[in-house]
Amino acid sequence: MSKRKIIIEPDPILRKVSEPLEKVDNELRKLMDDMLETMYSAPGIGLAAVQIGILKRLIVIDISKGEEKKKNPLFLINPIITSRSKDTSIYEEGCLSIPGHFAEIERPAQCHINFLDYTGKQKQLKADGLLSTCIQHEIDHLDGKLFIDYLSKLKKNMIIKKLLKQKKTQDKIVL
Ligand code: GNR
Ligand code: NI
Repeated sequence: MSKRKIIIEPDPILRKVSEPLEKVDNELRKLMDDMLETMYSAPGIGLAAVQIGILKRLIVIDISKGEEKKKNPLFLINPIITSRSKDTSIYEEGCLSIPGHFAEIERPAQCHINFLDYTGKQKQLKADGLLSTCIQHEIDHLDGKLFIDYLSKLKKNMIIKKLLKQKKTQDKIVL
């Protein structure tokens, strides 16, 4: 397994729509293992492939506040939301592609999804709580959407401006 570099906003890659996968093979499983390692080391509770620059509809999630033994990774390939609840919940969200910024976001409290698992088997999942929020956050990534898109233009622009400034000083350090 190897750790990959996470792409930070603003970057046009994060705005692209990811493509469905055609088959689940060992090469894909290797990529999912890399995503999991990258997510754990960040650390984060979810990661979409686009965040490491791969435009495929692929997500890893682990909301178990993980001591080694209790790890509970979830691999979602070509996930589709089949229903969303009318009732909503609010969580403070963060994103590994938007480091250092957090905001309360309102989303459907429950969702049902269809997806292929690590072995390529078709599965269904009913999610609520943090898992439901995380799944929706990750599927947004697959459609080129970020949590800051739900904020006012003013708040969103402030965050993007700060991230851009950090990128520029980071570039100077590298030079
Ligand atoms: O690590 C993460 N935490 C988080 C908290 C609340 C709602 C969503 C998330 S996902 C985020 C990791 C990430 O950026 N996934 O795309
Ligand atoms: Ni994210």
